[in-house]
Amino acid sequence: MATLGNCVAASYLAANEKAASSSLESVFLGVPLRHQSSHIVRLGSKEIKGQVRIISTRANAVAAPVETVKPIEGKKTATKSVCIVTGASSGLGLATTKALVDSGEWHVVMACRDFLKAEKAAKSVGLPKGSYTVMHLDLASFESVRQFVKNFRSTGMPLDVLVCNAAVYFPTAKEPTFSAEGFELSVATNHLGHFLLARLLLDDLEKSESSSKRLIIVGSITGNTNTLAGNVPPKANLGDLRGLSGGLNGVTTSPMIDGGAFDGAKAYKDSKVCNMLTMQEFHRRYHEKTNIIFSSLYPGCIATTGLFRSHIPLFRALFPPFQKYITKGFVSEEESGKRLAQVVRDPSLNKSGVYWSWNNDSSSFENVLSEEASDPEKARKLWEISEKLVGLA
Ligand code: LMG
Ligand code: NDP
Ligand code: PMR
Repeated sequence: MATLGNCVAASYLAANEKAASSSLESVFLGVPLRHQSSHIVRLGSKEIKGQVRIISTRANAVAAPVETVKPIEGKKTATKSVCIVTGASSGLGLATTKALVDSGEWHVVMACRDFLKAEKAAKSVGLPKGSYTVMHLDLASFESVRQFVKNFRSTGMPLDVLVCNAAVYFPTAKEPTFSAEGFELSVATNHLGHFLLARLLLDDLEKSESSSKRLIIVGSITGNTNTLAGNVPPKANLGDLRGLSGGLNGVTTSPMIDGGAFDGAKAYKDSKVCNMLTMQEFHRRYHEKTNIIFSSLYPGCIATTGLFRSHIPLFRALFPPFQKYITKGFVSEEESGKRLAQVVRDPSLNKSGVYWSWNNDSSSFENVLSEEASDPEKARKLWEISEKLVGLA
């Protein structure tokens, strides 16, 4: 029954190289490791063999995992912090994973919709075995988000930081496409899927023993109309959220949050406004109560990533030099990954409710959001409508 799309393969490797290479009965963060002589990921009836030793679990998006891994009390041998990064299979997410793993202090759960792509990406940047775990997550399906949370919990790993990074952008689409539950796909993926994920994992974050537990939602300059970039048409505008209230289904209601005609570029920018409003609403509702640090950021213009994959070839060719030499807003994937990794782990970026940005010399600063992206009334309304749409209220 399980297919490539809904297969969940959770892998655990030894927390440090020594354990990975010598012990056959090691424990990672309280999770017993069953080492196999080869890497076997079950995809339906297929088995793919590789070189990495992992524990394989199989589940589809609706059923519980066939095999789960239970933590052993009192056998905690590793001290690495754990960070989930959504969309870690390319661009900013992959570069952040690399920066965190390179620090030697972090184990990254790469929450990705394409398991094999994520494994290949991890290898392509040289992540050592045992430093990461790939787990299936399709943000465009609430069922998959819920299954991911179950699978993550079944590993017994603690959660110290959650990074909501994944996104899609459809600048040339003439017609909307829809998520599993029938919501316009960019807002569904970038905002609603992350909203549900973050709400469900809040308990797990709260339980973390870290004194610096964080929830980060990636925002962008293009959602902020107080900047030049945010004034390039079409501009973000959530209006009175009438389309969102109606369910963004394109049938009984508009697929756009403000109720207007479909525009893929605007839908993306609107979704980024939602991301930045959601971070602030989390801060208002939960910071004092939970001590979790809530942050958003604009990492710089990473003009080479997969985000622009569906843009016209001319745009893809001209956009990087335009950003590099004209706007000077360009950053490399590597640099952007270091910036997001700072928001994950830098002790000085520990203020909650902040939208971080960087100067050209790469020093961070607390940026000012546009009027709409900092409107508390809109944030509250967005929160309430979103929790109904994802089935939490
Ligand atoms: C939309 O077009 C499409 O309609 C939509 O379908 C989607 O594809 C979307 O984002 C993707 O693009 C948008 C774009 C199309 O239109 C424009 O850019 C029109 C130009 C309007 C310029 C507006 C400037 C805003 C100024 C507002 C000022 C307000 C002040 C605010 C105050 C703030 C104070 C802090 O355009 C394009 O697709 C063009 C392609 C651009 C790609 C870049 C490559 C260009 C390289 C060539 C160099 C050109 C030099 C331009 C330099 C401009 C410098 C100012
Ligand atoms: P990429 O396209 O390189 O990365 C996006 C990631 O999201 C990919 O790993 C992709 O998976 C994943 N993803 C997409 N849909 C889903 C889904 N349904 N479920 C799970 N994962 C999914 O883009 P970037 O690295 O540029 O974007 C990362 C973040 O940075 C986004 O939030 C974006 O808004 C933000 N950002 C980017 C800027 C830029 O200039 N590039 C500027 C400002 C902000 P897959 O690999 O399978 O496609
Ligand atoms: Mg934009 C300081 C100027 C600046 C910066 C930092 C960005 C970032 N852009 C700037 C200016 C301009 N851009 C200008 C003057 C133009 C008109 C020529 C322009 C155009 C433009 C387009 C067509 N820019 C774009 C697009 C896209 O399709 C990208 C987009 O809007 O994706 C939603 C984009 C971006 N410009 C940026 C950044 C960071 C993006 C991409 C992604 C994002 O916000 O996540």
